[in-house]
This record gives sequence, C-alpha cells and structure tokens, in this order.
Amino acid sequence: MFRFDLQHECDGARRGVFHTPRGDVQTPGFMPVGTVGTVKGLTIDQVAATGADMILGNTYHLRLRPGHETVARLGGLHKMCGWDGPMLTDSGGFQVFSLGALNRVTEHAATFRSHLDGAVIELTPEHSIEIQQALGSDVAMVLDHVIALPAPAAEVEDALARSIRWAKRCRDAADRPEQALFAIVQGGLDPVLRRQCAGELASMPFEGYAVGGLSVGETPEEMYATAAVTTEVLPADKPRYLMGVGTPRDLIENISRGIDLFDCVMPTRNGRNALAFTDEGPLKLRNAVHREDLRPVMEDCPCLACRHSRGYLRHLFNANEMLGPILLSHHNLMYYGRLMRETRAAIEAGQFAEFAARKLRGWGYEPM
Ligand code: PRF
Ligand code: ZN
Repeated sequence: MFRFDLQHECDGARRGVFHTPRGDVQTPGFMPVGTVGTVKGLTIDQVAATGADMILGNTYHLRLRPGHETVARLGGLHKMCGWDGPMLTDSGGFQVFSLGALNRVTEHAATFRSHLDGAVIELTPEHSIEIQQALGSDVAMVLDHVIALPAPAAEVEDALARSIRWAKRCRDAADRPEQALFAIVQGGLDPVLRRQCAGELASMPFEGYAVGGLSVGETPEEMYATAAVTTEVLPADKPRYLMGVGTPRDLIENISRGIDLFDCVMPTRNGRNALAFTDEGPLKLRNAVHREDLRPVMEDCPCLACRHSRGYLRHLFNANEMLGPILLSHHNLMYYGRLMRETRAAIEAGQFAEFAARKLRGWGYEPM
C-alpha cells in the first residue's frame, strides 16, 4: 500500500513520489506541524493552499490531551481535524525527552511526567504504536531514545543500541498494512555510529527512514555532514525524512545530501512571532522601518498576508491582533511550499545545483 518512486536524481538531490492510501506525497517535501491536531492559527483549507501533501501530529501531546482513545472516538485524527490527505505521527520519543519531566529510561519503557498535570506515564514501544494506531495516522514513527548533545560516547552508543531494539519492537507491534512505519537513525554526530545505526535499521523492513537527533544545538556544518553520512547508508528506494529541520537553508543543503522529507515548527512559530521568510532572508515585521511601508512582504506571493502592506502587518503585531500571526503563518508555509515545488522542478530540469546556489546566495549564504 506504500511505495516510493524515485524519479530523478541531480547533484545529490532526489525527486520522488511517496504513494500512500490517502494520496501521493511529492518529494522533496515539507510537512507542516499540527502537534495537537491543528496547524496553529490556520484552517485546514489554508494549510492545503500552501501545497502541503502530508501534515504531522504528535503522539505525546495527543496521548495527554484529549487522549488517544478520545481521538479514536471522535473518528480518528483525520476526521477530527478535517484533513483527508496523508498524516504522519511522531512517536513521542523526542517530546518525552524535550517536554516531559523524564523520570527514567529502562529497556522496557521511558517513564515521564505529563507537562500538563504531572501524571506519570509509561511509554513503551508497543504503547507508542498502540497510540498511533488509535490516532489512525498513515505513517507512524518508531519510539526512539533521544539524548541531549554533546554527550559521552558511551551514552550515545547506549541510546543508539536501545533505539534499534525499540525499533524492532515497534516493527513487531505495528501490524496494520494501511499504516506505514518509519525507523529513526540516531547516533549523535559520530559518523561511525550513524553509519552503523543506519545499516542495522536498513536491514529491517521499514517503509521509510528518518534521521533523528539533529537540530539539537549542533552547527549547520555538523548537521549537514551527519545527514550526508547517514543517507549514504540508507536504501535508495525508501523515503528519507530529516526530523524537526529546519530553515530554508537547512532544507536546500540537506536535499543536496539526499533527504526527501522535512517537518518543522519554524514557519508557523516564526510567523506567530512576526518573522517572515523571503528570498532575501527573514523580515522582522515588528521593526519600525516597516511602519509606513506600502510593499507586501514579497511581490507576487499569493498568500493571505501579501494582499496587505508591511505597514499594516506591523500594526497588527504591535496591536497584538490575532490576525497578524495567522497571516504570517500562512505566508511562511506558502514560502516553504513554493520552495519545495521550485526545488522539485529544478531537480527535474537537471539544474538543482544552480538553483540551490541562487537561493542560498539570496539568503546570504555560500553553498556548502
Ligand atoms: N526523534 C523523534 N522525533 C523528533 C526528533 C528525533 O530525534 C527530532 C530531532 N530534532 C525532531 N523530532 N522521534
Ligand atoms: Zn506572502
């Protein structure tokens, strides 16, 4: 029920289509984040207008509120939020470590306290799959053991080995043909550990492979180098998803290292905070320079924000009006969606390197 068609390769970048029972996902592609069953600030129609094929939900948050059983009784995640295209759910691995008050990790489970009410919850690989089945996502993620970097080598190796054993337990528990399961490569910034982890996971049957444990404080150079060694080892005929990344520059640099899919809160979170992405780099709309600026954020942008002047958008943020965050969230997701469409066209045309260099220079970077 799931198949990845690799259609073109150019300058390290890949153009493909990930087929799912709820529709096709064009790659390279960006998935807007709908953590609690909503892409913050936007209606589903507004999200669809950005060109997104697949959106993301979070096991950790939905397990705590409203509860996965409630989501199931509300008809599942798709019916509940009104999105009938493909959806991916993260396993809770990363959120337990970043949000929950983590109590302890044993071979059996990660035990944590809810950030909402302090309740103690045990997340096993099997429970993560059970939650993701109740949510009814099209792509589930394995439960992984994420650690803060930098960490001693022994700790990185221990978390990596546990992540592989948990991935196997998730594979055994995930028994629904209509729900794909993606593995997650961990291993810190060590190329040897990354290759080892990717190799072991690649020998098990997953419908896709994610690169986890990045965008946690390392430099862009370290992130790109780690993505490169990992994709070298991953199977060519499965989609590769870099989790929680990133800036427009991060997307282009990682696409040139063989990554196909991304998700990140950056376009929506930054939009809520008055920062708009453009081809000349980010614009801070609270700045006084925009006070009487009649120009839109970007010429020829078809989004809801760019019908208005920068001066009006600045006013909305200064007046704490909710329309400001809504409009810039839409602009930023439109920007990411268009960037991915242009990237796909450049790969098809055999001109990815030129395209990437032009975009990067526009943002003020030299290609790496
Ligand atoms: N693991 C999981 N989800 C994630 C990550 C990870 O390593 C990241 C890394 N930045 C984002 N989301 N399960
Ligand atoms: Zn716009």
